[in-house]
Amino acid sequence: MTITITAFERSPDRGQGLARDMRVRWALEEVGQPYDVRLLSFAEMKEPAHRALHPFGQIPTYEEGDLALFESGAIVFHIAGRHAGLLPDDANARARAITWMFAALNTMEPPIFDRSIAIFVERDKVWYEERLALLKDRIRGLLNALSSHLGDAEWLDGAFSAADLLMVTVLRSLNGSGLLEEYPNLPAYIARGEARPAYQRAFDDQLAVFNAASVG
Ligand code: GTB
Repeated sequence: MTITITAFERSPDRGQGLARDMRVRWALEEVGQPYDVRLLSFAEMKEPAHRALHPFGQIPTYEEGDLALFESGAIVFHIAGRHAGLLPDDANARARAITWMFAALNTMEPPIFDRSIAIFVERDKVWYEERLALLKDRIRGLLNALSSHLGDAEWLDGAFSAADLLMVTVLRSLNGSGLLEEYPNLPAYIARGEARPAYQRAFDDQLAVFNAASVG
């Protein structure tokens, strides 16, 4: 059955792979599932046809036969449940990997995303510098804990899993912030994720969309 996902027609990240279709592309590449991509403008995302798939009018979505999903974490979890390679078979190891999936999205991502929003849309506020400093402190606390957990390990809990896929995509939003470099095992962890052939195929595909939109 054909899988179709949605992505930005012209991503504001200029092809850096920070939009959340990247997680879904990467997961599909890891499990070797071909997929089609429907590109959407910001206006198209808010139209009824897309809202029928995504109540909040965002990307990414995932369609497979009569199944339609939204939320990148739920989509990655669905892919990991349907195909081998993204979650361990052992029940306890699988539960731990799922725990780390939630940790990436529920614990790490909120202040990291808030920092991005602050930089993009709150720069002109009188309280901007104070808010940014508070967010950075919160992020440092989380990075410190993550770095301690990871130690010298390659991945969060044994073999590479959907948890690492989500965690790496969350951490990449801090590129250029200087925060990651305070914990040297974290840039190395991100680099291991980015070195995976599946990551590279996903990255190249979403970059090609941006490049095509730029010449078009
Ligand atoms: N919780 C949802 C999920 O994980 O799927 C959040 C989905 C979401 O935020 N989608 C964004 C969107 O559709 C794109 S990814 N925005 C359009 C809108 O809301 O109208 C978030 C994103 C956007 C841009 C950058 N960037 O430029 O770096 C990074 C991440």
